[in-house]
Amino acid sequence: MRKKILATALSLTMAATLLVGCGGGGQDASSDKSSDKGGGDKKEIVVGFSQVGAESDWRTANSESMKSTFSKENGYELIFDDAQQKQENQITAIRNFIQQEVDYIILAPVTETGWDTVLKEAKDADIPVIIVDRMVEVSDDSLYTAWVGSNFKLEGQKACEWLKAYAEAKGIKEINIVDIQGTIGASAQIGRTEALNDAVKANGWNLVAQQTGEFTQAKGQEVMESILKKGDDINVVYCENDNEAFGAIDAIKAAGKKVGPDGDILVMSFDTVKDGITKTMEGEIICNTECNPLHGSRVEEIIKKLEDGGTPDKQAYVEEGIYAHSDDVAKVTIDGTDYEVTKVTQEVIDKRAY
Ligand code: GZL
Repeated sequence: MRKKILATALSLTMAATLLVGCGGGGQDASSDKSSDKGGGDKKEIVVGFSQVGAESDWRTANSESMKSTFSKENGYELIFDDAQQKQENQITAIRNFIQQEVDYIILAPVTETGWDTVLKEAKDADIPVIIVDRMVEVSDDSLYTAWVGSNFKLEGQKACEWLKAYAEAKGIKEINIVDIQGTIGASAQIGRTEALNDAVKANGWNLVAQQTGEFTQAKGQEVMESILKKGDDINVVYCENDNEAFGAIDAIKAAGKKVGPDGDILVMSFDTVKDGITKTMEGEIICNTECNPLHGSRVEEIIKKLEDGGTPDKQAYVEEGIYAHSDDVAKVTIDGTDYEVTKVTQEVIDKRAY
């Protein structure tokens, strides 16, 4: 939108300059600026944001972060589209943004593949695309300008290293683990599942079941119920986000089993949203690996750099912690880097930004 206004202004200025250039003797291009009303009224930057959906507390926090950053007060016009977890809706939204000639397109991709065609259309329309949260797998990485998000495999590695150390500390000899996966094909699911599969092989754990809970509480509960009905011996459930953990906990309790350090099943999770970190303090979740949703300011930093004619980093990872109900494991080490484990207390919760 702003581009169109700028283009019109440029052509008018050029016309004016040409007139001046032709001996009109009037204002030159430079003094045209004095006619600029208000001494440089900044035009709003128009941002089209294609959001995955509203499947989880994490997504809600992420949307709130983006909306509070790209506000009118901050000089933006935000066009927000909720794709209800459907890629075809995201593709339609991006095409609409192109039609509307937005200044920037932000995409939180529901899954990694299937973006080349529509991102090529955005590139042909000369609209920069910023990818946020999950990653896209494209044939040509010039189809997006920058990406900011989490290292999902590292998140999974932290969680699995924690479980290994916790089992050793508590004398748990056998790990019979269920993986309630996220949305299949989403970077968060790919990374967290890969880390668990590697740890199962490396530590001789027994992977009892692996099924998607689609990052939702309802599906997480449904999947846990069906797995429990099979009667397999399970002592750990690895939920790939907090909302799945909430559902799994309900299913485990409904089956007459106890969760927690002194119960039948340890529930692990990712995201550390408010209710998730609170359940970690209470012990219903034994370990919760952070996945920070507050990407608004991080994406704005990219846009500001582009506005200033700079080149943002192609990829930027967010620093994230790991939280536990107890202090049995003080830290985990991944590829030579130590990650401190934080025991959750009310003070820890009160200090957190989401
Ligand atoms: C992770 C994000 C995932 C969260 C889920 O960055 O893509 O999607 O872990 C959310 O809660 O639904």
